[in-house]
Amino acid sequence: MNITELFSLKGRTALVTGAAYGIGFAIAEALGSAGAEIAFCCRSEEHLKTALEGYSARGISARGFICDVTDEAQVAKMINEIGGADILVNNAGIIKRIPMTEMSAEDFREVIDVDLTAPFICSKAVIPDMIKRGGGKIINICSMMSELGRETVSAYASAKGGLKMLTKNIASEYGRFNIQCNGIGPGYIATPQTAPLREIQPDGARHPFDRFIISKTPAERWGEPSDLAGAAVFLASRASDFVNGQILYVDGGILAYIGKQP
Ligand code: NAP
Ligand code: GCO
Repeated sequence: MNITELFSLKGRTALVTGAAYGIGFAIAEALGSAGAEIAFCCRSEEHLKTALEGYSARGISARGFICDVTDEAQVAKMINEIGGADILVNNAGIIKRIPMTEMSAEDFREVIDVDLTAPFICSKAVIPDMIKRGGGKIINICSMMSELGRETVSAYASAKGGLKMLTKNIASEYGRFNIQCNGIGPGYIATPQTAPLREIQPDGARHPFDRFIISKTPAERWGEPSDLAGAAVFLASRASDFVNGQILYVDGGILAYIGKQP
Protein backbone atom coordinates (compact mmCIF):
# COMPACT_ATOMS: atom_id res chain seq x y z
CA MET A 1 0.00 0.00 0.00
CA ASN A 2 1.54 3.36 -0.92
CA ILE A 3 1.60 6.27 1.52
CA THR A 4 -1.29 8.08 -0.18
CA GLU A 5 -3.51 5.00 0.11
CA LEU A 6 -2.44 4.64 3.76
CA PHE A 7 -4.05 7.97 4.60
CA SER A 8 -6.99 7.69 2.22
CA LEU A 9 -10.51 7.39 3.65
CA LYS A 10 -12.11 6.62 0.27
CA GLY A 11 -15.06 4.28 0.62
CA ARG A 12 -15.36 4.88 4.39
CA THR A 13 -18.35 6.41 6.20
CA ALA A 14 -17.48 8.83 8.99
CA LEU A 15 -19.95 10.06 11.61
CA VAL A 16 -18.82 13.22 13.43
CA THR A 17 -21.06 14.27 16.31
CA GLY A 18 -21.60 17.96 17.04
CA ALA A 19 -20.12 18.98 13.68
CA ALA A 20 -22.28 21.99 12.82
CA TYR A 21 -19.34 24.30 13.46
CA GLY A 22 -16.13 24.53 15.48
CA ILE A 23 -13.78 21.58 15.89
CA GLY A 24 -16.33 19.04 14.66
CA PHE A 25 -16.89 20.91 11.42
CA ALA A 26 -13.12 21.15 10.77
CA ILE A 27 -12.62 17.45 11.50
CA ALA A 28 -15.55 16.42 9.28
CA GLU A 29 -14.21 18.66 6.50
CA ALA A 30 -10.77 17.04 6.81
CA LEU A 31 -12.17 13.48 6.78
CA GLY A 32 -14.32 14.37 3.77
CA SER A 33 -11.32 15.84 1.96
CA ALA A 34 -9.51 12.54 2.60
CA GLY A 35 -12.34 10.73 0.82
CA ALA A 36 -14.79 9.74 3.57
CA GLU A 37 -18.57 9.98 3.19
CA ILE A 38 -19.56 12.41 5.97
CA ALA A 39 -22.50 12.21 8.34
CA PHE A 40 -22.83 14.67 11.20
CA CYS A 41 -25.35 15.71 13.82
CA CYS A 42 -26.31 18.61 16.01
CA ARG A 43 -29.46 19.67 17.94
CA SER A 44 -30.37 22.87 16.13
CA GLU A 45 -32.16 22.99 12.76
CA GLU A 46 -30.61 26.40 12.11
CA HIS A 47 -27.08 25.12 12.80
CA LEU A 48 -27.77 22.09 10.59
CA LYS A 49 -28.87 24.25 7.66
CA THR A 50 -25.85 26.54 7.95
CA ALA A 51 -23.49 23.59 8.28
CA LEU A 52 -24.87 21.83 5.19
CA GLU A 53 -24.30 25.05 3.21
CA GLY A 54 -20.77 25.23 4.63
CA TYR A 55 -19.87 21.66 3.70
CA SER A 56 -21.33 22.10 0.23
CA ALA A 57 -19.36 25.33 -0.28
CA ARG A 58 -16.19 23.35 0.51
CA GLY A 59 -17.05 20.53 -1.87
CA ILE A 60 -17.82 18.08 0.94
CA SER A 61 -20.94 15.92 0.49
CA ALA A 62 -22.36 15.56 3.99
CA ARG A 63 -25.56 14.18 5.45
CA GLY A 64 -26.81 16.08 8.48
CA PHE A 65 -29.04 14.79 11.27
CA ILE A 66 -30.84 16.44 14.14
CA CYS A 67 -29.79 14.22 17.00
CA ASP A 68 -29.13 14.89 20.67
CA VAL A 69 -26.28 12.48 21.37
CA THR A 70 -27.40 12.04 24.99
CA ASP A 71 -30.60 10.37 23.73
CA GLU A 72 -29.96 6.67 23.04
CA ALA A 73 -33.09 6.29 20.85
CA GLN A 74 -32.18 9.29 18.68
CA VAL A 75 -28.63 7.97 18.29
CA ALA A 76 -29.88 4.49 17.31
CA LYS A 77 -32.28 6.01 14.76
CA MET A 78 -29.52 8.20 13.24
CA ILE A 79 -27.02 5.33 12.96
CA ASN A 80 -29.71 3.11 11.44
CA GLU A 81 -30.43 5.81 8.82
CA ILE A 82 -26.69 6.19 8.11
CA GLY A 83 -26.35 2.41 7.77
CA GLY A 84 -23.46 2.17 10.20
CA ALA A 85 -20.11 3.96 10.38
CA ASP A 86 -16.52 2.94 9.70
CA ILE A 87 -15.31 5.97 11.65
CA LEU A 88 -16.96 7.61 14.67
CA VAL A 89 -15.70 10.92 16.03
CA ASN A 90 -17.22 11.67 19.44
CA ASN A 91 -16.86 15.43 19.25
CA ALA A 92 -20.14 16.90 20.57
CA GLY A 93 -19.48 18.59 23.87
CA ILE A 94 -20.49 21.38 26.20
CA ILE A 95 -18.83 23.19 29.08
CA LYS A 96 -20.26 25.08 32.07
CA ARG A 97 -17.74 27.33 33.80
CA ILE A 98 -19.02 27.52 37.39
CA PRO A 99 -17.08 27.32 40.70
CA MET A 100 -17.70 23.77 41.94
CA THR A 101 -19.32 24.73 45.23
CA GLU A 102 -21.76 26.95 43.31
CA MET A 103 -22.56 24.32 40.66
CA SER A 104 -25.82 22.40 40.89
CA ALA A 105 -25.74 18.62 40.63
CA GLU A 106 -28.08 19.05 37.62
CA ASP A 107 -25.52 21.23 35.81
CA PHE A 108 -22.73 18.78 36.69
CA ARG A 109 -24.77 15.85 35.39
CA GLU A 110 -25.61 17.69 32.13
CA VAL A 111 -21.94 18.19 31.30
CA ILE A 112 -21.12 14.56 32.16
CA ASP A 113 -24.09 13.45 30.06
CA VAL A 114 -22.96 15.21 26.88
CA ASP A 115 -19.18 14.93 27.28
CA LEU A 116 -18.87 11.39 28.66
CA THR A 117 -22.13 9.41 28.60
CA ALA A 118 -22.86 10.39 24.99
CA PRO A 119 -19.51 9.06 23.69
CA PHE A 120 -20.38 5.81 25.50
CA ILE A 121 -23.85 5.76 23.87
CA CYS A 122 -22.52 6.49 20.36
CA SER A 123 -19.59 4.07 20.63
CA LYS A 124 -21.89 1.31 21.94
CA ALA A 125 -24.20 1.96 18.98
CA VAL A 126 -21.53 1.66 16.25
CA ILE A 127 -19.29 -1.11 17.59
CA PRO A 128 -21.49 -4.15 16.72
CA ASP A 129 -21.60 -3.11 13.05
CA MET A 130 -17.87 -2.28 13.08
CA ILE A 131 -17.23 -5.84 14.28
CA LYS A 132 -19.32 -7.20 11.38
CA ARG A 133 -17.37 -4.99 8.96
CA GLY A 134 -14.05 -6.35 10.22
CA GLY A 135 -12.98 -3.26 12.15
CA GLY A 136 -13.43 0.47 12.69
CA LYS A 137 -12.06 3.69 14.13
CA ILE A 138 -13.36 5.60 17.14
CA ILE A 139 -11.85 9.00 17.91
CA ASN A 140 -12.81 10.72 21.17
CA ILE A 141 -12.22 14.46 21.45
CA CYS A 142 -10.58 14.85 24.82
CA SER A 143 -8.97 18.00 26.19
CA MET A 144 -6.17 19.63 28.17
CA MET A 145 -8.64 18.96 30.97
CA SER A 146 -8.14 15.23 30.44
CA GLU A 147 -4.79 15.89 32.16
CA LEU A 148 -5.11 19.20 34.02
CA GLY A 149 -7.62 20.96 36.23
CA ARG A 150 -8.45 24.60 36.62
CA GLU A 151 -10.96 26.73 38.48
CA THR A 152 -14.64 26.52 37.40
CA VAL A 153 -14.39 23.46 35.11
CA SER A 154 -14.83 20.58 37.58
CA ALA A 155 -17.63 18.88 35.60
CA TYR A 156 -15.85 19.30 32.28
CA ALA A 157 -12.50 18.04 33.60
CA SER A 158 -14.23 15.06 35.24
CA ALA A 159 -15.92 14.24 31.93
CA LYS A 160 -12.79 14.66 29.83
CA GLY A 161 -10.69 12.68 32.30
CA GLY A 162 -13.29 9.94 32.12
CA LEU A 163 -13.30 10.16 28.32
CA LYS A 164 -9.55 9.49 28.30
CA MET A 165 -10.16 6.30 30.28
CA LEU A 166 -13.20 5.32 28.19
CA THR A 167 -10.88 5.63 25.17
CA LYS A 168 -8.37 3.25 26.75
CA ASN A 169 -11.11 0.85 27.78
CA ILE A 170 -12.75 0.63 24.35
CA ALA A 171 -9.26 0.04 22.92
CA SER A 172 -8.69 -2.73 25.46
CA GLU A 173 -12.08 -4.41 25.08
CA TYR A 174 -12.50 -4.21 21.27
CA GLY A 175 -8.98 -4.07 19.90
CA ARG A 176 -9.18 -7.77 19.06
CA PHE A 177 -11.94 -6.93 16.52
CA ASN A 178 -9.56 -4.56 14.67
CA ILE A 179 -11.27 -1.55 16.24
CA GLN A 180 -8.88 1.23 17.17
CA CYS A 181 -10.10 3.77 19.72
CA ASN A 182 -7.90 6.81 20.27
CA GLY A 183 -8.34 10.37 21.45
CA ILE A 184 -7.35 13.78 20.23
CA GLY A 185 -6.57 16.26 23.00
CA PRO A 186 -6.85 19.76 21.53
CA GLY A 187 -5.17 22.64 23.32
CA TYR A 188 -6.99 25.97 23.47
CA ILE A 189 -8.77 26.34 20.14
CA ALA A 190 -10.58 29.44 18.84
CA THR A 191 -14.21 28.29 18.58
CA PRO A 192 -17.57 29.51 19.94
CA GLN A 193 -16.95 27.37 23.04
CA THR A 194 -13.90 29.42 24.02
CA ALA A 195 -15.15 32.78 22.72
CA PRO A 196 -15.92 34.02 26.27
CA LEU A 197 -12.25 33.47 27.15
CA ARG A 198 -11.07 35.66 24.27
CA GLU A 199 -13.51 38.58 24.54
CA ILE A 200 -11.89 42.00 24.08
CA GLN A 201 -12.24 43.91 27.36
CA PRO A 202 -14.16 47.27 27.66
CA ASP A 203 -10.81 49.09 27.66
CA GLY A 204 -9.85 47.34 24.42
CA ALA A 205 -7.35 45.01 26.13
CA ARG A 206 -7.23 41.28 25.43
CA HIS A 207 -9.08 39.03 27.95
CA PRO A 208 -6.77 38.11 30.87
CA PHE A 209 -7.33 34.39 30.12
CA ASP A 210 -6.40 35.02 26.48
CA ARG A 211 -3.09 36.54 27.60
CA PHE A 212 -2.61 33.66 30.06
CA ILE A 213 -3.03 31.01 27.37
CA ILE A 214 -0.60 32.79 25.08
CA SER A 215 1.95 32.74 27.94
CA LYS A 216 1.35 29.01 28.48
CA THR A 217 1.61 28.00 24.83
CA PRO A 218 5.08 27.65 23.24
CA ALA A 219 3.44 28.31 19.85
CA GLU A 220 2.32 31.66 21.36
CA ARG A 221 -1.09 31.45 19.73
CA TRP A 222 -4.53 29.89 20.13
CA GLY A 223 -5.12 26.85 17.96
CA GLU A 224 -7.45 26.92 14.99
CA PRO A 225 -9.90 24.04 14.35
CA SER A 226 -7.93 23.33 11.15
CA ASP A 227 -4.87 22.51 13.30
CA LEU A 228 -6.63 19.25 14.21
CA ALA A 229 -7.20 18.07 10.63
CA GLY A 230 -3.99 16.05 10.27
CA ALA A 231 -4.38 14.23 13.59
CA ALA A 232 -7.97 13.35 12.72
CA VAL A 233 -7.13 11.95 9.28
CA PHE A 234 -4.21 9.98 10.76
CA LEU A 235 -6.34 8.39 13.51
CA ALA A 236 -9.20 7.69 11.06
CA SER A 237 -6.95 6.03 8.46
CA ARG A 238 -5.06 2.76 7.95
CA ALA A 239 -1.94 4.67 8.96
CA SER A 240 -2.98 4.24 12.62
CA ASP A 241 -4.04 0.57 12.49
CA PHE A 242 -1.50 -0.33 15.20
CA VAL A 243 -2.21 2.74 17.36
CA ASN A 244 -4.76 2.03 20.08
CA GLY A 245 -5.76 3.64 23.37
CA GLN A 246 -3.61 6.71 22.80
CA ILE A 247 -4.47 10.38 23.30
CA LEU A 248 -2.77 12.55 20.67
CA TYR A 249 -2.39 16.04 22.14
CA VAL A 250 -2.54 18.82 19.57
CA ASP A 251 -1.89 21.71 21.92
CA GLY A 252 0.94 23.86 20.56
CA GLY A 253 3.09 22.51 23.40
CA ILE A 254 1.02 23.57 26.43
CA LEU A 255 1.35 20.25 28.26
CA ALA A 256 5.15 20.31 27.84
CA TYR A 257 5.69 23.87 29.05
CA ILE A 258 5.89 25.46 32.52
CA GLY A 259 4.85 28.81 31.04
CA LYS A 260 6.58 32.04 30.15
CA GLN A 261 8.15 33.97 33.06
CA PRO A 262 5.92 37.05 33.72
P1 NAP B 1 -18.60 24.29 20.17
O1 NAP B 1 -18.05 25.37 19.33
O2 NAP B 1 -19.42 24.62 21.38
O3 NAP B 1 -19.45 23.27 19.23
C1 NAP B 1 -20.12 22.22 19.84
C2 NAP B 1 -20.87 21.45 18.78
O4 NAP B 1 -21.53 20.35 19.40
C3 NAP B 1 -21.93 22.25 18.09
O5 NAP B 1 -22.04 21.83 16.73
C4 NAP B 1 -23.23 21.87 18.84
O6 NAP B 1 -24.32 22.06 17.97
C5 NAP B 1 -22.94 20.40 19.14
N1 NAP B 1 -23.62 19.85 20.32
C6 NAP B 1 -23.59 20.30 21.59
N2 NAP B 1 -24.33 19.50 22.39
C7 NAP B 1 -24.82 18.51 21.60
C8 NAP B 1 -25.66 17.38 21.83
N3 NAP B 1 -26.15 17.09 23.05
N4 NAP B 1 -25.98 16.58 20.78
C9 NAP B 1 -25.50 16.86 19.54
N5 NAP B 1 -24.69 17.91 19.26
C10 NAP B 1 -24.37 18.71 20.29
O7 NAP B 1 -17.42 23.36 20.70
P2 NAP B 1 -15.93 23.16 20.14
O8 NAP B 1 -15.02 24.15 20.76
O9 NAP B 1 -15.98 23.00 18.67
O10 NAP B 1 -15.59 21.76 20.84
C11 NAP B 1 -15.90 20.53 20.21
C12 NAP B 1 -15.35 19.44 21.10
O11 NAP B 1 -13.96 19.69 21.35
C13 NAP B 1 -16.00 19.38 22.47
O12 NAP B 1 -16.05 18.04 22.91
C14 NAP B 1 -15.03 20.16 23.36
O13 NAP B 1 -15.11 19.76 24.71
C15 NAP B 1 -13.72 19.75 22.76
N6 NAP B 1 -12.59 20.64 22.98
C16 NAP B 1 -12.67 21.96 22.66
C17 NAP B 1 -11.53 22.75 22.84
C18 NAP B 1 -11.52 24.22 22.52
O14 NAP B 1 -10.55 24.90 22.96
N7 NAP B 1 -12.48 24.75 21.78
C19 NAP B 1 -10.35 22.19 23.29
C20 NAP B 1 -10.34 20.83 23.64
C21 NAP B 1 -11.47 20.06 23.45
P3 NAP B 1 -25.82 22.26 18.57
O15 NAP B 1 -25.72 23.33 19.63
O16 NAP B 1 -26.64 22.66 17.37
O17 NAP B 1 -26.23 20.94 19.11
C1 GCO C 1 -11.64 26.23 29.57
C2 GCO C 1 -11.65 25.87 28.11
C3 GCO C 1 -10.96 24.55 27.91
C4 GCO C 1 -11.01 24.18 26.45
C5 GCO C 1 -10.34 22.90 26.18
C6 GCO C 1 -8.88 22.92 26.51
O1 GCO C 1 -12.62 26.84 30.02
O2 GCO C 1 -10.64 25.90 30.22
O3 GCO C 1 -12.97 25.84 27.60
O4 GCO C 1 -11.58 23.58 28.69
O5 GCO C 1 -12.33 24.05 26.02
O6 GCO C 1 -10.99 21.82 26.76
O7 GCO C 1 -8.30 21.74 26.00
